[in-house]
Amino acid sequence: MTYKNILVHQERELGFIKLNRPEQRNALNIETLQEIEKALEEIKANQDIRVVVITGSGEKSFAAGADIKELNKRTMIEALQPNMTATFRKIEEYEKPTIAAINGYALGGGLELALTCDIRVASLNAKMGLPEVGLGIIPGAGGTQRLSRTIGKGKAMELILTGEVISAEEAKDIGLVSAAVPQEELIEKAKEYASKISIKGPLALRLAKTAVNRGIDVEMETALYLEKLSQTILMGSYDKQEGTQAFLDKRKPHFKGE
Ligand code: CO8
Repeated sequence: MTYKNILVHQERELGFIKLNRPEQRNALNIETLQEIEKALEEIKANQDIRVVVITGSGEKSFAAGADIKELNKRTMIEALQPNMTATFRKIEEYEKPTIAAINGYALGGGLELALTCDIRVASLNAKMGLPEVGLGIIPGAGGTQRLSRTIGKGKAMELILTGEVISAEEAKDIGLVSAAVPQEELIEKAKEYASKISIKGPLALRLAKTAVNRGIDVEMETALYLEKLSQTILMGSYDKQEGTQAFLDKRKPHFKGE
């Protein structure tokens, strides 16, 4: 499939979605969000792809947020319609693990997009922040919730209220990204994480994501039960039998995701 605002390609077990509006600093307009959703569907159907990397084209920007030209025209009623929030939820709930490779500015909706990914790595020139209050709106595509769940309420509140933009190194210090590396090593770093993940049991990865993402929003008793049910499903899976048997046979497992 060809797209106008993104580039999609596959490298062995890795699927890449690259935001490709560099002249607009990869700002996320509605069309781009729709294309991301289509690409996710395309990649879901491809059994060979085990991990998805989302990144931006060029060396300046991952995504400079929602398209402010569109926001400027958006009405109250339009804001009620399924929008960026819905697309981002699909990424967060995606059945394959996702990695954001933040190659430059990740501002507003751009950072909110990165926050929906399971792992974030950044280039040293990257700058991250939620500057929405400066535009008279809030980080309304999950930012108020996902940033506080990722780095804790205190620091999230500081970044949201001041709109301060931080460096990749500071983002690493506060646990917003897992690694900060020179731009030319960024994709390699993302691939490093992906290659560790892609040899693991796909069904286990999927249920681990669900247990973490759903468990964090409910009280401990329910969260632990959700974890237990996930494990119960896995106990009946081919992958569990294969994974444990491979260990006992001293060989590599061949998982099927079932
Ligand atoms: N939207 C639209 N166009 C943009 C955006 C954007 N977010 N960011 C940059 N552009 C455009 C500029 O307008 C400019 O266009 P033109 O060449 O036609 O004048 C072009 O990209 C290049 O921009 P700059 O000249 O400013 O490039 P710099 O490299 O000097 O600066 C920055 C890059 C720092 C990224 C700067 O462009 C900037 O500050 N951009 C805006 C960042 C921002 O405020 N983002 C938050 C947007 S609001 C948001 O994301 C809300 C999300 C939640 C909404 C939920 C709705 C459902």
